[in-house]
Amino acid sequence: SPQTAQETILKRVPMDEFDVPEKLLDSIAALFGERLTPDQAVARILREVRQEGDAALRRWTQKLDGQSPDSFRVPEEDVRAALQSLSDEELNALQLAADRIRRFHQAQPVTSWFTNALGGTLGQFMRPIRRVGLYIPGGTAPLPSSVLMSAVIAQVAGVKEIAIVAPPQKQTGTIHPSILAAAALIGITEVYAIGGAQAIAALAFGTESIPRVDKIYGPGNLFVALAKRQVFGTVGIDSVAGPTETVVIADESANPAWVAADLLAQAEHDVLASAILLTPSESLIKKVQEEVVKQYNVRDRNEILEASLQNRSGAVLVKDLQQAADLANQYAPEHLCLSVSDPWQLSQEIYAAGGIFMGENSFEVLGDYVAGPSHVMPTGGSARFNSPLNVLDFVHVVSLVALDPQTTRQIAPAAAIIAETEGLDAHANAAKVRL
Ligand code: HSO
Ligand code: ZN
Repeated sequence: SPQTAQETILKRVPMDEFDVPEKLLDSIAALFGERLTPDQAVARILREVRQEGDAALRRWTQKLDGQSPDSFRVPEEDVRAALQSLSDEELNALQLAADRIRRFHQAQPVTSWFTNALGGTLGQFMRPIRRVGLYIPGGTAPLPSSVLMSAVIAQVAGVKEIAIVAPPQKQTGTIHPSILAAAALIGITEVYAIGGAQAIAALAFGTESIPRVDKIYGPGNLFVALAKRQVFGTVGIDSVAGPTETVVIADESANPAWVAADLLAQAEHDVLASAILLTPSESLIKKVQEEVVKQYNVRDRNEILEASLQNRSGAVLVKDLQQAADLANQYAPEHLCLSVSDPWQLSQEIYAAGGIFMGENSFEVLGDYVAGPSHVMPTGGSARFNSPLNVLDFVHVVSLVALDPQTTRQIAPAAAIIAETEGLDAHANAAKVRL
């Protein structure tokens, strides 16, 4: 409905203020023996894993995933063997995706730099982060594409150690083979079957069987998001990911069946996914609504679609494309699709979106899988200040100071003076003994 869509845009609710369903609170109470908020429950899991390591991991994996594995590490042979679970067609498609993601990120400029303008040499080394942990969600669908969309970029950045964690599936007790296959395809074999807040705890603090990492990446459910936020500082995190969002700005030139297909595509991710159409054309709204109903009737994931279309989706009639752009900037959606006759012109007005998808050749599902940029993009309004996952997320700057003697003599007195102003006598002395 237009109201739902408008409200979704205008009253953006921060993720941590989403109503926590009563059902979830009840199940937390049952598991933890007392009524806790999700944040408190997560804090408890983090503390126990920190103190007890693997024993706590086992306990929580048993309680939350119903599994009691001998070891969390998936044997390397099993990771490689998973390649056989995919058809040649599937392998080729994943290979094409991996190649394009790699080539796109290899083109991203990430260079150390130096200047001689300040006396001697000053600069910034760009250094890859040594060891990273990538969380791949289990959820309602296993997403091998998410492996490629983070791990390939880490490889391009030169990260030495890449560990993947993913929840064990209820039925098999191990990770979905398509996720293992995607890892094997790009040569990654350090994989652990562990999920939820306990997986984030293991990556952040390390346990007997899972060495800790320097930075944690990847989306996950509410518990994963809260856990990442709580371990931030102990380790780096990429971002706190929420449900997926798509805004389509369309005019009369748009194909209603395609607009509907794009909206439904992202709406099927999650009951809290948001799919919004902004258009100045009343007739387009009607046609897209008809198409949504028609296509909904032949889709698979109807329960999720119905919920997400009702919760946070709809079509809004705008005055003109400028107003559509203004609303889009205000909402700062993860994905913004411009199904208009001149997308380049409209793109000039956009400053807050994870990714802009220009016209019908660049529909969003291509971005989800094969275009090249990562599909891990800022959600929850964080596209106002955050970026899609990219090579810079896997490197950090190390400053370099290599002054020449003349410059040293010239600037040391100022250092001594500032040190004295700060009352730091030993600092002042370290400068003065040089002079
Ligand atoms: N649209 C999702 C990414 C994805 N779609 C993975 C399918 N698989 C979040 O941007
Ligand atoms: Zn998607």
